[in-house]
Amino acid sequence: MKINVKKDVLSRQNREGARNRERFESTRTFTVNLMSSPGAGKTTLLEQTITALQKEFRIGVIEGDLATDRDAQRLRKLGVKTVQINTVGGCHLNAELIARELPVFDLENTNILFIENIGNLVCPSGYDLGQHRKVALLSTPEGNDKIPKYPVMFRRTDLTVVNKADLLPYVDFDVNQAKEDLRQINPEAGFLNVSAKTGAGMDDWIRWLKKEAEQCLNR
Ligand SMILES: Nc1nc2c(ncn2[C@@H]2O[C@H](COP(=O)(O)OP(=O)(O)O)[C@@H](O)[C@H]2O)c(=O)[nH]1
Ligand SMILES: [Mg+2]
Repeated sequence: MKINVKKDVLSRQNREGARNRERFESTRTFTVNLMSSPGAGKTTLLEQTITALQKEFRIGVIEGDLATDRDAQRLRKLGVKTVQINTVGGCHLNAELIARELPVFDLENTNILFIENIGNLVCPSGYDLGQHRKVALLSTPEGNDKIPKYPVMFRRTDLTVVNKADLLPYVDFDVNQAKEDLRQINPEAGFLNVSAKTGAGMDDWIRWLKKEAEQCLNR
């Protein structure tokens, strides 16, 4: 007899994801799953985002990494509740890992929870953490071909953010081509170009977050 283990594991993860989502809905906590290659700028974007939103919203962060708590240390400096998950080699977070950390947060008093996933464009795309929105970050030095080469990631996200706009004069990255590539595989998805370093485009990103949070929580 052939047993489809992969399907079973994924359906269990989907159940756990749905359970997390119910929890976030009941506490009115808008949750974002942020994914990218290593070094695209997830933690830097979060630092800038938290600085911009901190006065208005109570924010929590779950950091996922293979090893170390360096990213969590960076965010704790801003005074936000941050939990680090080390997957010890695991290439993605899953809903059970997230659920295990939720008691640490005072979710009733957390308006936005950011989850920084493990850095790669493959494994994280298949796992529902219970987030309201999935955001993929791509940086200009990574090259123009990443959206068509990793379609599963970009097809399943609500927004693609191209980061490191400040490096555009020095790298071969065609923003319009990237936008068109995304439109081909995911016409519903949003597309933004920012620099977490200089702050360019950050207003659009903050506006997107606020709008989506309102849409998700005021249904
Ligand atoms: N030039 C430039 N560098 C950036 C930008 N955002 C992040 N970086 C740099 O890219 C490197 C990786 O950033 P990090 O936020 O740790 O990426 P993560 O691995 O995706 O969390 C760091 O050296 C950052 O300073 C940006 O907008 N422009
Ligand atoms: Mg990081």
